[in-house]
Amino acid sequence: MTPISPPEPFTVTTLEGAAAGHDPGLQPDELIHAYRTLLTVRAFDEVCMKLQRSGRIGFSIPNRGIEAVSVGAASALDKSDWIFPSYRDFGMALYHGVRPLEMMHNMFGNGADAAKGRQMSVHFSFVEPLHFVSISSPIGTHLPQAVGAARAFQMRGEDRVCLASFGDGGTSSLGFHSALNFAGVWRAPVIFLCQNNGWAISCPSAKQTASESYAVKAQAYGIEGVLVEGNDLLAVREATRQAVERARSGGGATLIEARTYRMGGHSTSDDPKRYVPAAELEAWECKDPVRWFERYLAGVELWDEGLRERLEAEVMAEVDGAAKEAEQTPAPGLETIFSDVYRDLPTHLRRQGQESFEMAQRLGDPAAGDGAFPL
Ligand SMILES: Cc1ncc(C[n+]2csc(CCOP(=O)(O)OP(=O)(O)O)c2C)c(N)n1
Ligand SMILES: [Mg+2]
Repeated sequence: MTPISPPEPFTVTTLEGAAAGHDPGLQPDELIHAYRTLLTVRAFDEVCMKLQRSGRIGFSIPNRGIEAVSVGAASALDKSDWIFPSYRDFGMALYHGVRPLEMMHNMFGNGADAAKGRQMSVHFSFVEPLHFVSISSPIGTHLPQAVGAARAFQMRGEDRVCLASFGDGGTSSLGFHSALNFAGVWRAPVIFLCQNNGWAISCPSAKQTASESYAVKAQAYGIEGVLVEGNDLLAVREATRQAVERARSGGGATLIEARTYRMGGHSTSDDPKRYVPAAELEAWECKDPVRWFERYLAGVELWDEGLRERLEAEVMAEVDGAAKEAEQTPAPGLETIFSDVYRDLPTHLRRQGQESFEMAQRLGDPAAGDGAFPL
């Protein structure tokens, strides 16, 4: 069988930034907000790398290279929609108004963290100002959950859609198959966003699938499939906007494959130099999504070097300040080990809790467990 060559990804702007006749559907201040969000993701990455390398946080997941996928997709959603993100998607939360400080609380797992330190770092969850469901470590498990939520919205007649984001590696999970299958059967209002960044840790995309693309897999499930240039922010926005419109109007699910490239390690625990071909990395460098969007903004007279310098300084100060504040914020109280699971704490856990508070007090923490019971 001769392999079919994959189609060219859908684009809106040329690499030089020209978008002849395209209406982005965003006002100038919204375009600048999207740009500022890209820069904030970059600043967050940079600060987290330093925090991790200096031993102040345990772990971080860099986004360099894929920022336009998260920000472009998020810009096509309403705050009332639900996001089931992957761990490389916090640009979506930032776009919808989550502050770097709330994210830094998670990175330090402190008492102000939404998950009170119970999650891994970079595994954010937010209920305000958007529905950003807790990032799940086991790959692909959030995809059926997104379909279930979308099905519930559909049955209740609510005008909401779910966007589930995952990587190229995520397409090999059982969750991917179940989710796309039932999304097709139910015509559920869900958008699957496959962030094809070339790698699943050190496994290249070529070893992940024999299909001509990831987008083509949609056909087998009876849903729409779209291949889009992931570094062209406005193309990702447009593809997502059309998928959202389809979902809201009863047209069912879409699988979007956003083709991009991971320009750093998988995480702070990884050394990509051991397996990423230098030439491949270099070839993608000229498609840097932030520079690409800058060229578009310059073309519509919204950008110059001065704007970049001003915004970079502004977001760096905010992220840096957030890191300092989160580091100073006290750790979660001992009682949080026992809270938020049971409405009425079982007797054996109550006993264990009491013993742990007494031990902590004996070891010199007089406040341990203060006022903990009833939780
Ligand atoms: C079920 C499961 N298997 C394996 C892992 C280990 N693991 C963590 S990230 C990852 C790679 C995922 O790659 P991809 O979906 O392409 O996402 P990317 O990291 O490129 O954003 C793997 C295999 C896991 N977390 N869960
Ligand atoms: Mg990947």
